[in-house]
Amino acid sequence: MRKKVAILMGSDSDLPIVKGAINTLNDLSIPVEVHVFSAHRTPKQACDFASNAKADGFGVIICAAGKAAHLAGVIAAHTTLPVIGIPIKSSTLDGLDALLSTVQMPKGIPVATVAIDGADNAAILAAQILGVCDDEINTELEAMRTQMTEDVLEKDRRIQFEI
Ligand code: RP5
Repeated sequence: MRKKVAILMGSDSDLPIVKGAINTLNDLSIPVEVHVFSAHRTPKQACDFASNAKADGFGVIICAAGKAAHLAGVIAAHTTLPVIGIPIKSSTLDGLDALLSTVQMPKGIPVATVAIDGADNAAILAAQILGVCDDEINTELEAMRTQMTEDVLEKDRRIQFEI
């Protein structure tokens, strides 16, 4: 059975960005479960989820959080599943606070951190991880790349007429 991807976010205010990851995973027919769990406001629920995630059929966990964004790091501390962090631009510091809080993990507990608000790439990276053992996902990813190339080449053709 296909492994699920968990998407956790520190607040429902992160949902507008997180939707990008949900949509991309839906497009790839990868089962997704979405939760609001905070490293600070619901630490027990977040840790319990991470501790049980492998047994519950998840293959990757994506964590989105802003400000002092400790969610991805705390989740990574409670599981050996790969954890992908999305730093959310939610504060007066333009997301740099969340980026540094997410990316600067100590040796031994990695978090694969994407760009600030980089939800689509988080989903694609999660799919690539699952695609290592799932040829169908890999085929979908290759089709996505081919489409991307065609889109850019079409833009190049169009710009030849416009300029
Ligand atoms: C973080 O604080 C959340 O991930 C969110 O990005 C930010 C603001 O949360 P709210 O005050 O909107 O709930 O923990």
